[in-house]
Amino acid sequence: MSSPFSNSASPEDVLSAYGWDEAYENAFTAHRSAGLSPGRVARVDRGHATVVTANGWVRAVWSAPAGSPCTGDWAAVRPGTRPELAALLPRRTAIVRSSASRTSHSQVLAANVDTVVVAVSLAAAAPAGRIERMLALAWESGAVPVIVLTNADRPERPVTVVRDEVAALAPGVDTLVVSSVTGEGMDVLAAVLTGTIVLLGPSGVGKSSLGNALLGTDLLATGEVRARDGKGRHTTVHRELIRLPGGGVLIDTPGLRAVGLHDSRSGIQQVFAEIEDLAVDCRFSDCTHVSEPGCAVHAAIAAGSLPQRRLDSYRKLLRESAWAASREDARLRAERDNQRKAISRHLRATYKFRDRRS
Ligand SMILES: Nc1nc2c(ncn2[C@@H]2O[C@H](COP(=O)(O)OP(=O)(O)O)[C@@H](O)[C@H]2O)c(=O)[nH]1
Ligand SMILES: [Mg+2]
Ligand SMILES: [Zn+2]
Repeated sequence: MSSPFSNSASPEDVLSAYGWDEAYENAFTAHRSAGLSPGRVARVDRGHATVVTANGWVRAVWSAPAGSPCTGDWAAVRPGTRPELAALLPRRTAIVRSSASRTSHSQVLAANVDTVVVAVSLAAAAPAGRIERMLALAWESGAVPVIVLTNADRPERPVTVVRDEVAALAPGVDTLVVSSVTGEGMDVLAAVLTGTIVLLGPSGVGKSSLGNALLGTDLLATGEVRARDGKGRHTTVHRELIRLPGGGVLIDTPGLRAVGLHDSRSGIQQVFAEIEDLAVDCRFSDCTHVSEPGCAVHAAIAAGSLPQRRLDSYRKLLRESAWAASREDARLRAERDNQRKAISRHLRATYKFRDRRS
């Protein structure tokens, strides 16, 4: 495959530009001894993965024992005419959503992400619940979220008002204001973004424009074309994993638009940190903040310091998360049952055979 690397870069430089570091190298020791080399997965198609290695891009196959690779994974690649992913390194972080299909599998959208940009457009109304949901997903992944308010050059309402509203949804999260058109705020954003970055947000909020502003080129297709057919106008092969000129790697996968929460309890607790703090003072340690006496959360609502909407959203997301978790449990139970049935079928057949012989 083509080599996107400049001639001057050493193979080690190439890997570190894609996020390889000493800790990964240490985790890789046994694989090195086995003659495997590290590579980072850019995209996964049916049956093969596109992987960047120190020697360039390769298409690799894998079999079930190696696990299910996803964009951002570091893998041990067995070189050869038909390269193979022999193993995946343990993921530092993983963005997981509940699968869009009716099956109860969760789906890893991206691995080893350091910063999740939660993109919110100032040009249109952004429902608070959607922002809270994206934040929960980001926190749950283990990465650090940053809220980026886009379209600062054409705000629907005063920027400072929206910024304060959004900041109130996100305790402990930086909120930046940018415009991909005027360049406002882009230098601050570029300085804040480190490591591997994903852009999260619904279609049309300006994720690709933001990516292009960070890249300094129009690599990513923006606007209606992309939204309609899911493809870019530009046929860039590896836009799932893009090196940024200022350092860092941008992951741009189509799946990161609408997100159903998978089991995300701790992520939700981080988004609603102020409710968790209040709950410490509820009379009952297992208070559900519905109608219990001595509920500190309700006291805060009555006092006007906590919006009712915020509590409703918190409980809604917790319900969704618990539902996803129970579906996942049910699936695992069903798998175990099937296994047991298969085993007892096997045993029955064995005993029948034995009984017949005796
Ligand atoms: N005026 C203005 N338009 C923007 C900005 N960011 C994105 N757009 C426009 O908004 C539309 C959607 O942007 P795009 O980057 O494709 O959004 P995506 O679907 O989230 O990737 C495009 O027509 C962009 O040109 C911005 O900061 N200012
Ligand atoms: Mg886009
Ligand atoms: Zn309570």
